[in-house]
Amino acid sequence: MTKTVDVREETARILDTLGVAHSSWTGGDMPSYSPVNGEEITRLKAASAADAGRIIETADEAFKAWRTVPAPRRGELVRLLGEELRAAKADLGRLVSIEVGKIEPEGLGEVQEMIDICDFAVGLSRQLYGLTIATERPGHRMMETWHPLGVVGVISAFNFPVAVWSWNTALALVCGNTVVWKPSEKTPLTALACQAILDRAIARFGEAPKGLSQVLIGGRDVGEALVDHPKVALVSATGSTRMGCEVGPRLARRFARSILELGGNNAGIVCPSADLDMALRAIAFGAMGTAGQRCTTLRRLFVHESVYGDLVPRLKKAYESVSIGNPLETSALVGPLIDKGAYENMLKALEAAKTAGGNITGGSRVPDAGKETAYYVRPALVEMPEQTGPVLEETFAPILYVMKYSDLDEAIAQHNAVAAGLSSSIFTLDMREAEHFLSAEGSDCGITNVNIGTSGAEIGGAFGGEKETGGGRESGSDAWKAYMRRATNTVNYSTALPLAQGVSFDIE
Ligand code: UN1
Repeated sequence: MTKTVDVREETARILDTLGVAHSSWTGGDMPSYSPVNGEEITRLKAASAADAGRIIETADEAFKAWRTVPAPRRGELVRLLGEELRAAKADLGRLVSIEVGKIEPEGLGEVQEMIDICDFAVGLSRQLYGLTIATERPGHRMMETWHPLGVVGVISAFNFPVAVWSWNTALALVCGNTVVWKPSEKTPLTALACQAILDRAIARFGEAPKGLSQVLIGGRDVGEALVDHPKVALVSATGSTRMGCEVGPRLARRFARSILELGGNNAGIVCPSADLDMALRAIAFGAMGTAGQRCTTLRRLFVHESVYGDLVPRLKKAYESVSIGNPLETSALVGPLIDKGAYENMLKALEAAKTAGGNITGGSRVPDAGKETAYYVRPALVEMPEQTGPVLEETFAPILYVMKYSDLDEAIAQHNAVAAGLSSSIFTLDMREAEHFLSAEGSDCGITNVNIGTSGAEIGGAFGGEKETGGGRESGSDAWKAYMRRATNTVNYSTALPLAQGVSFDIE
């Protein structure tokens, strides 16, 4: 018998250990719930749009000082943040499990992503390089410098409640920016915990302007204030395409920058030569992991007709036997859905799939895994005759639509025939097929993998996708450039004034 964990007590213990002031998470009227049991944990004080305005002003003041601190010194703050996160890993990971319902290894994995991006950003703080470019004029030098941008607004979703903040904040801070963060209304407590952890790093850092990175717990009005405030130079928003359709145009209207990381309807292709044991494991994690609530979750699978009869029955068996349970009390592989709304959306999609001729394995609620108020479901595998109806949309739940194919180009065409373009995989040992999938004629996604699943990207690569996924890139590679202002400098050290393009303009 495992012992019963009191979610409220456990939350209080963790928040206390992480140094989150009691007054910041109690005494308000904004409820916070745990999907583990579906019960209310606490009621917090929500910020108003006016509070948001004040906080943004403070962030702007802080920016004016922070931008003059040498970048490697700014990196030192992020190094300390990484240290604090290492010390807090077990507690913060468990708080992620409480607030999102992730299983323990995934809660810890999310915190590890935060540590990794801190390490990346520390190195980056000494590598904010610009180019030196050949000029056409004698006695001139042309170069690029990268400058801090301003206040960065971060809007994050419930499913990665802490990692997404860290991708943005670690980069923003070394780039000389300040941050104002509006976390999902479903995950305010992990946000407060991150703020407390960062505040500890700032205290150790010593002199830092007040308001380097602040959190705004609140609703839609607070998010709107962040999007519309003229002093917010960039908003990095993660969430649904519907949210992006509102946020993107509003930012564009005032010529602010945006990094949009929106929906995904990610697919994999299993080719005749695939290592099926490997594919099976990758598909299981990609489709069922995190209860299907990653933006990188595998949602569509195209299996070649020659291996369909081998792979799909094995997959179905995995769906029937995967362990589902309370992430705080069991070592189950699948935790709960975030809330009732998510469950209802899943039911709706399954109903539509059935109408479209789908054959469903799994998909039912698992009542004995938790309380009545919690939504534990068996992941669903749906064999579809073709890619129609709900298959074309992202449902944020563990549903994998499986379809048979005979021609790879046709499968790639189907693969690309959805609105989103985040992540994709091919399973093959044939290098021609693999390279074709990665080529200009292949997958149209921002992340294209061979022999690994669609989810679980490393922080070192740029993260994001095309089409309705929004086009933004966060995290590694040169994603930092979106957080800085580029200046092209031309210096004339000659005694003449030759004009570019051979133009003459002699005033005598
Ligand atoms: C998300 O679901 O919003 O690639 C982010 C992954 C994780 C990040 C997911 N590293 O699955």
